[in-house]
Amino acid sequence: MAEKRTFTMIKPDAVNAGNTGAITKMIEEAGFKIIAMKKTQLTKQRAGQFYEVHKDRPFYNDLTSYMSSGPIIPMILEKDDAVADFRKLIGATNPKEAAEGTIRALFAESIEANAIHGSDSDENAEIEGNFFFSETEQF
Ligand code: 3AN
Repeated sequence: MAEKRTFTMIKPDAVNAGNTGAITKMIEEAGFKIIAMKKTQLTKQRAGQFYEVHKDRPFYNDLTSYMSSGPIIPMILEKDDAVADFRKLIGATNPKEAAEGTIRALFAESIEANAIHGSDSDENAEIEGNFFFSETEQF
């Protein structure tokens, strides 16, 4: 089952810009089923936990400040090859390098405020989904 699911969150820049509906529509039109979804906001400390793998990177402090600066929309998604197909749908981390038509090419403001997150492996998808959703909703 895990290989059919991925985790995403729409980031504060896209939520604040009013792009939640447009992004969710693209996700559904690409064939992903929304298994769980909510609107929430991270504290700086919880953003730090979520991005713990990046704690030694120079952008960690700015990233966790940014990710706790406004509301986010976390979701668990289902589709065959969910992780890989979703990474294709969102495009490269830096929107300047994101392929035409991808979510980041259309909606991201910068490499930090890049509209949306997508898990990079089945293992991380499960960890990240369980970070936001309770037992009855999760993987
Ligand atoms: P992705 O989200 O494409 O998997 P990661 O996991 O390498 O990218 O980075 C996590 C997040 O950290 C990115 N979504 C982005 O917001 C931020 N980030 C990554 N690289 C940089 C950078 N060089 N400068 C600022 N922020 C960055």
